[in-house]
Amino acid sequence: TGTTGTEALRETIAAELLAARARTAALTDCVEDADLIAQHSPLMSPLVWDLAHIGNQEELWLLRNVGGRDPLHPEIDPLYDAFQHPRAERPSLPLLPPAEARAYAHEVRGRVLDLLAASPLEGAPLLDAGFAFGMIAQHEQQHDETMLITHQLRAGEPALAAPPPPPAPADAAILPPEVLIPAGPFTMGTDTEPWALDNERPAHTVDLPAFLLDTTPVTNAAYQRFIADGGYDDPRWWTEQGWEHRRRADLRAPLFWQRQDGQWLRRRFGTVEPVPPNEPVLHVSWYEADAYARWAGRRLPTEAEWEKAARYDPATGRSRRYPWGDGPPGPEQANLGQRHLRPAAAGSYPDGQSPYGVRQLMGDVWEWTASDFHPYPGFRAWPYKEYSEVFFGSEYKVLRGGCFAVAPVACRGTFRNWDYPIRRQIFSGFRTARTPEEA
Ligand code: AVJ
Ligand code: FE
Repeated sequence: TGTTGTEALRETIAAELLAARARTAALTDCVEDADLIAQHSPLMSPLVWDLAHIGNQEELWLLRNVGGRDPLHPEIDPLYDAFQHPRAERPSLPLLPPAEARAYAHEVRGRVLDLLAASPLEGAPLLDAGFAFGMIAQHEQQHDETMLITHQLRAGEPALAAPPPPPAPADAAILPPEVLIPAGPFTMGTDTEPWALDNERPAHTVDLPAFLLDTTPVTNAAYQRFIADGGYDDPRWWTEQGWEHRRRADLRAPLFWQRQDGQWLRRRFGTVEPVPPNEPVLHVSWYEADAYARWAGRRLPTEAEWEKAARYDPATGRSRRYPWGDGPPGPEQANLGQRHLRPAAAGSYPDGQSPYGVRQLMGDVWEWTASDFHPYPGFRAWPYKEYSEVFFGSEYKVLRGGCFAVAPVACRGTFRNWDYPIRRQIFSGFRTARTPEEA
């Protein structure tokens, strides 16, 4: 890396840190202090916890680990350690009040920008390609998504606004429902993506049989047919654990849906509106996605199938960063970055489709896959075990592709998210797959 390269990288990092902070501010300045301190759901932290946790992680990784500085306020560290206190417990902790949490995050950021200006961006694993800075920009954006989930769970008047996504293109209505991905090997995961997190590494070859994948995520209209056909009342479509959960939690429709005068309505960031038929279904658990797929005579794609559909370029045999190639996601390619507060209609973003013609793999809704969250062969926990390693196992299902609430910096074709199969306050949807009969 020459001097110009390092300067350009410093500017990229500063811009990503600034973008993340602008979003954090927008998500926390739009409500009263009482709403920042309150717990809007036992599933979530108070917003003011996320705010100071963002600053605390930034201090830990950048000022202390990279910069070798002494802790600013060591006594607050345990409060913001996600592993010491489960979310439900966080409102009863002596958290920094909103003004102090903001001031702390601001103080850390000022020192981080000074550190960035003076840091070489090579010569140590945490520094190479600005990794630790990139990790922290992603971390803040991940918590911004978490805070957006809290906003969705919050009762009361709307606090957020955004324009609707562009309408679906004319060809959305005539797309083939599924596309064939021919059999063959592809490269899954990465060794070269500079800010990829540990669970995305290393690159390895996976040989897959042919499969058929939905061209778009499953829509609300299709999901309503599953409901109307008694899908929630028929144990045939559910796994044993899924059926048990469906009964215990009395699931009847996606989270935030309600039935009124024979019509499905949904609550979205404080407003109630008719469920839009052409939009990808949102706020379903893995159990519901899996039951829908079985009802439709199909299945969820595996994580490897999803990644091959999203990254493999049959013209070159190479796996790329995104479905459309290696260039960064722009507003023409994907509904990312909270530009909108909802998914775009199924069939949107033709410029973001994969070589095989699969649409909306990136953005719109997180897509549940059939796969449990396991390490890739050769996985090495880095830089900390608590990012991924402690979550590996069959308790968690993998989600892929990001959603409208995910920032471009925190998403790519290799990015892996995970959650419990019962979770549905997250911005989760899915698409289905099947194995061709002749295979
Ligand atoms: C990757 C989204 C599952 O929010 O629990 C944030 C990201 N890790 N702080 C989460 C994360 C540490 C993580 N997910
Ligand atoms: Fe965190």
